[in-house]
Amino acid sequence: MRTTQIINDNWKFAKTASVPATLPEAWEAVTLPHTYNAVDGQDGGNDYYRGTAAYVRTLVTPKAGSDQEIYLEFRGAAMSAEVYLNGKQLAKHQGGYSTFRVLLNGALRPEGEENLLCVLVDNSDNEEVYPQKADFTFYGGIYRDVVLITVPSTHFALREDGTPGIRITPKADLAKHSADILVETKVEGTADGAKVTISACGQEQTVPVENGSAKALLHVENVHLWDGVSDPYLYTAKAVLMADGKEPDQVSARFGVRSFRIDPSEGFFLNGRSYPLRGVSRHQDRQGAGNALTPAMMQEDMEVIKDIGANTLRLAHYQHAQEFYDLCDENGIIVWAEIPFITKFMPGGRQNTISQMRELITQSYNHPSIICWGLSNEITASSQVTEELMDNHRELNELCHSLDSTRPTAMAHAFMLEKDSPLIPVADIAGYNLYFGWYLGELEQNDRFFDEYHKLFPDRVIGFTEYGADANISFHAEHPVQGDYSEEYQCVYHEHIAKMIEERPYLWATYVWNLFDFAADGRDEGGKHGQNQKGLVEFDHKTRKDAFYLYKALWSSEPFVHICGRRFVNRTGDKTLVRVYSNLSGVTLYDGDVVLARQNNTDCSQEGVYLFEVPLTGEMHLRAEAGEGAQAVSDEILIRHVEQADASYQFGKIGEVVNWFDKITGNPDYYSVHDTLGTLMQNPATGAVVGQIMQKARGSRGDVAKSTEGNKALQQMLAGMKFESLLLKAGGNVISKEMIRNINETLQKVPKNKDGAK
Ligand code: GCB
Repeated sequence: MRTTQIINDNWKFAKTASVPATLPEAWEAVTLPHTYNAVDGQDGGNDYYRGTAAYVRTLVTPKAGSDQEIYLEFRGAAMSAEVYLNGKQLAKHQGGYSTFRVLLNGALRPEGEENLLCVLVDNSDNEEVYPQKADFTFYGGIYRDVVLITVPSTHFALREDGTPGIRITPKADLAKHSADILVETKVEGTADGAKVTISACGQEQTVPVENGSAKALLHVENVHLWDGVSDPYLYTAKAVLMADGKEPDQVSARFGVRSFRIDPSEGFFLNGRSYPLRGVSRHQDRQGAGNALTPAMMQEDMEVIKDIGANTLRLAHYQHAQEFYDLCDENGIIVWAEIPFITKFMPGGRQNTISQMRELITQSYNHPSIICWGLSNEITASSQVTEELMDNHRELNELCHSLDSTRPTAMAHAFMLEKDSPLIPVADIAGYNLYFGWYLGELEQNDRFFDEYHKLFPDRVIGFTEYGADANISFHAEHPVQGDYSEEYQCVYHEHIAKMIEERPYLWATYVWNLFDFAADGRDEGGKHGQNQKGLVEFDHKTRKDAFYLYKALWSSEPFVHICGRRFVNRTGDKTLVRVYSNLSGVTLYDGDVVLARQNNTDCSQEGVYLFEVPLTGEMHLRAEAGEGAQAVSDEILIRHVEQADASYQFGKIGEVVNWFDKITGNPDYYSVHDTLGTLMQNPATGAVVGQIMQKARGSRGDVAKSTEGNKALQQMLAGMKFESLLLKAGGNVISKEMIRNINETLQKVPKNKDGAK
C-alpha cells in the first residue's frame, strides 16, 4: 500500500546557489511552507531578492521492500527547482505553481540511513520561465507542502505532470436526471494481468489494465448535480489496483456532475438555467506570509468570498494550491483557472507555457468548479501580436483541447488590443481587462467599449475579466475624483461598473480586480509601498473597504446593512453624503434617536445603494436600520463637522495614476513626459514633438486636443498638467503605452537649459 508523509519540518535554509556536502547546521532553521520574500517582496522599491536559495534537510531512507518506489512530491517550489540527493542532481522543474514528483530510488542510501536532500530554488529573472513581467511579487521558496511517498512498484501513475493517477469525466443528461461517469486510471510498473476495481455513486466495475491504463464507464440514475453555491454536491470515485493477488495501490478523487454552456448574448448557464457569473479575482498571498499560506489562511479567504456572496472566482495569474480548488468545489464557486503566460511574450518561454498548461490541466482536471483554461493574460500589454505569439497560443489552445474536451479555452485581453485582433478568436471565449475611470479615460468608456465589441461580434462570448480602482482606507474625499485613492472614489467607480454590468447580460462572467490587496513590490503609490490596493479587502485579508459591501448588497442573501465612511470621521461643509449599502428593501437613517430620512429600494437609482444627503452638524452618531423581525439589522458610524479639512485624508498628488509597467524614469537634465505641457511648449524642439502628437490625437479621437481649441482657461489648466497624464487621458485607442515610452525617449534627447527652462 501507498504511504505518504508530509516533510515540512527540519529544513535548513540559506540564500546560496551551492549544494552543501553535509547538513549546514549554522543555516537558518525553517519549516515549510516558506518564502524568502515575505518581507522584502512586500515593502516596495522592487528590490526584493530574486536569486537562488537552498533548502536542505536529512532524509532517512524509509523502510521499503525492494519492490517499492520512493518519491518526493513538491506541491509548489518557486520559480524553478533542482532536487539533489547526496550531492547528485535528480530533477529540475520549471514553474513555480504546480506539483512535481521526483523518483528517489537509485540515489537513496540503504534503509534506515541518512541522506542529504537539497533543493535549490530560483526566482531570478530569465527569458524562459513565466511569469517574468507582471504586477505582482514573484515570491521564491518552497511555499507548499513536500510529501514523501512510498508505493509498491506497480501503482497508479505518479510520474508524469504531477498526475493524481485518476481522471473523472462526468456527463450529465439533464432531461433524464442521469449521468455517465467515465473514470480513467493510469498504471505504472509491470502490470501483467492486473485489474482495477473502479467505484463511484454506488456503482462498481472491475476492468483489466491494458497498455498501462484501465477505465470504466459508470451510469448513474437520479444523479445529484453539483449546482453552484446553492448545492455543491460532490461524489467520490475510487480505484483499487489488483496485481499478483495483492492490492498494491489505491487512489480516489472527488468530482461533481454538472453541465454548463455559455451563450454570446445570454451569458452563462449552469445545469440548464441562467446563472450569471459575478465575482472577484484572487492572488495567493497575504501580508506577512507572502505566498506561504497555511490551510487556515485559505479557509479564511473562502469565508470572505462567501461573505461577499460571489459565485465565481478568477484564480489569477497562475495555478493555485489544490486545497484552494477543493474549497471552490466544496462551496460551489465557479473557477476560471489560468497559467502565468502574462504581459510580455518571451519566444524562449514557449516550452514553459506548454509544460505549465499540461500540469495545470492534469492536476486540476477533476475539479467541477473549474470551467475554463486561461491561455494568457494581457499578453499584448508589452508585446506585439506577432506570428510567433499567435502560434504559441494556437499550440496551447490545441493542447488544452487534446487534454480536455469538456472545457473551453479562454484569454483575458488588455484594453489596447484591437477588438478585431486575430488573437481573440484563437481561444473559445474571452474577457477584457478594462480600467477606464481609473488609469485613464472615463467610466462610461467601459460601457461603450463592451457595447461596441458586442455589436461588432454578436456571436462571440465576451466577459469582463478585470476592473478595479485602488483605495487606501486612510484616504477620504467629500468629492472623490479618479486617482485620489480614496475609499469613496472606489465606491463611485464600482457603483458605476456594477450598474453597467447589470445592464449587460451578455457579459458571461465579471471579476472585480481584486478581492484582496496584494503585493506588487514594483509599486509605490497611493500612500503605500509595494501593494496593489485595488482590493475590496485590505492586505490583512480581514478589513473590508466600503466597496466590499456594494457587492455584498448585490450578491449575498444574508440580510445586512452597511454605512460607508466609518473611517471618514472629520468632514467639512454644511451637508454630507452618506452612502448605505444593503440587500434589504428599505433603510432608515438616524442621528442618535432622531430619524434623518427613510428610503425604499424603489426610490434608489441603483439596486443596493441608498444615498442620503444630510445636514452636517457637530458630532453625529449615524445609525442605519433595515429589515424587520429576524431580518432586522443595523450599523453605526460616528462623523463630525470640522472647519478645516483633515489633511491626513488626502493623498498628496491626485491624478497621477501611474501603471506599474509605466514607471518612466529618465535623466532629469533632459526633458521627459514628466514635464508639464507648458514647459515642453516653451522649448522649440520639445514643442515640436508635442505639436506632432497633438496633431495625431486631433486626427483620430483626441478629446484633449480638440477640447482645448479656443478655450484659454482649459489651455492654461492643461499647460500645468504633466504631459504623461494628458497622454494617458487621451485614451489607449489613440496613444498606447509603448508610444508614451517612445515619446519619452525622444524628449530625453533634448537637454534642458541650465535654468531648467521652467
Ligand atoms: C492588469 C493585470 C493585473 C494587474 C492589474 C492592475 O490588467 O492583469 O495583473 O494587477 O491590471 O491593477 O493594474
